Amino acid sequence: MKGWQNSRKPKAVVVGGSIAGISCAHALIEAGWDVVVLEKSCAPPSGSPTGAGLGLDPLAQKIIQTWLRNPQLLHNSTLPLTIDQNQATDGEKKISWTLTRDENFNFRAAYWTDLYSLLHNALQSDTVLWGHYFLSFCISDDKTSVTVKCKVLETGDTIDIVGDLLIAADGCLSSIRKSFLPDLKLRYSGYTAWRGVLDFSNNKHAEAVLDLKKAYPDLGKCLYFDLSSRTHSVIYELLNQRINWIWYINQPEPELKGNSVTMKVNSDMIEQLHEAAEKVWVPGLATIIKETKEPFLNVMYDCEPLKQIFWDNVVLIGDAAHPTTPHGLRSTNMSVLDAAVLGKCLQKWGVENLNLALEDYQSIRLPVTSKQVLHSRRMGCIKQGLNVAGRRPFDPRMATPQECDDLQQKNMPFFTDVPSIFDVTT
Ligand SMILES: Cc1cc2nc3c(=O)[nH]c(=O)nc-3n(C[C@H](O)[C@H](O)[C@H](O)COP(=O)(O)OP(=O)(O)OC[C@H]3O[C@@H](n4cnc5c(N)ncnc54)[C@H](O)[C@@H]3O)c2cc1C
Ligand SMILES: *[C@@H]1O[C@H](CO)[C@@H](O)[C@H](O)[C@H]1NC(C)=O
Ligand SMILES: CC(=O)N[C@H]1CO[C@H](CO)[C@@H](O)[C@@H]1O
Repeated sequence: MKGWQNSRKPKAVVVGGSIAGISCAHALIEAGWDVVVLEKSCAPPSGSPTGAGLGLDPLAQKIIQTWLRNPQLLHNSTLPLTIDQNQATDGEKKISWTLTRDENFNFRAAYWTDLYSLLHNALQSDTVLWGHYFLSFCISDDKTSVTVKCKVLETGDTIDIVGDLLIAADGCLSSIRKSFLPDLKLRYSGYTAWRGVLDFSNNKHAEAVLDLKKAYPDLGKCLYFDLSSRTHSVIYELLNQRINWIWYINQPEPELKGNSVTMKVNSDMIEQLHEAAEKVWVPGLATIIKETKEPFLNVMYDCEPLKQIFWDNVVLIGDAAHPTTPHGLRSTNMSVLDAAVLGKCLQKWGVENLNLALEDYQSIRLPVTSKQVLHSRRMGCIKQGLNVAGRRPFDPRMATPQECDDLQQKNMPFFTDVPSIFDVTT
């Protein structure tokens, strides 16, 4: 079983260099593999327009720290989220009141681009090949190697890269997944999400932020959910004087152009957003939404859990394996966990038992992510006042104590579960 250690290192080709892809690079390098990551973007994202805030759970924090040269860096680049609070807003009377408050929450808030940079900077600079657009792959007849074709965008050349394993980290619209499951369709959630980050490090927004902090006194350590009739928003602070907000709005499925779930927005749409914010939210929040430059609009999808997430020597991780809505604050957590578990399984079984390693990975991750995706879907439906089997549509103004308890993040299945493969001392 240890034979390969004396011969060449096994090699993985990862398609997609976002959070899942670079997490995978860390986990597999730690497991003794060579890794090359193909990413179609031409350069590392810096203050990317689609990046905003995300929440990291304790286990994801711990895993990421093991990948960084200096574990303190993660702590220093994030803010605590020690409180999970749900509150109701009456948009007419402009008042809010608390529905639930969990003070034992233990997440941290990161800016997407900051987390990305930490992970990327801790890799060797030649691990990610920027401007490499994945085209197709071909598994060898004996199923021990895979040849990946990609286009080098700068030169227009098409090149082949050969590896023992192909890892699809190419996101919720994964083209690698499509080659195995051509009929799989994403499910539109019933709502879109406006998102934005207000940077108040210059003094321009001082007054707005002061007002905001009167209405939301625990910003800086609290994850606030504001629920109104058939809509909700999320608000929390990020390091370096930034406020992250998200507002979910029920609407028919919009038509998307191109291969992205982020929509182009125009000034009319932004004006309508501002008017609606005045009507629905307390003034503190409406002002923050209005003062945010370039808010963006994501169309929310998820997908029925897949029956399998590997085929021969091709494996899915991150959003490619389980497109999800974000209500459980799980999509980054799931990507980091997928990568870490895959690394451990490959280390345990070795490349000569690749099939057993991938079986192991699938049996650890698939039941967990499937439940978490469905839970997140249900949370989204409840908070948006949509129909959920077996209960009346949720209305924050008439919520029962049980309904309020159901809103808490800690109800996520496997909330504090640590897969036992992390116990194996290696
Ligand atoms: C720029 C960006 C900003 C984000 N900001 C946030 C945020 O603020 N908050 C939050 O909660 N989540 C955010 N997300 C989503 C979050 O990172 C993911 O939901 C989660 O981490 C899972 O990521 P993933 O790596 O599986 O998929 P994704 O993040 O979707 O990454 C897929 C990657 O694959 C690449 N790719 C796709 N097709 C090809 C191809 N043919 N060839 C080469 N490369 C290809 C894409 O360019 C992309 O980098 C963001 C994602 C991106 C890409
Ligand atoms: C993190 O912050 C602490 C406290 O401010 C500081 O002492 C430490 O040097 C920082 N570490 C890194 C790696 O930046
Ligand atoms: C602390 C915590 O909630 N971590 C969870 C992150 O998600 C994975 C599954 O995707 C859980 O197993 C962890 O318990």
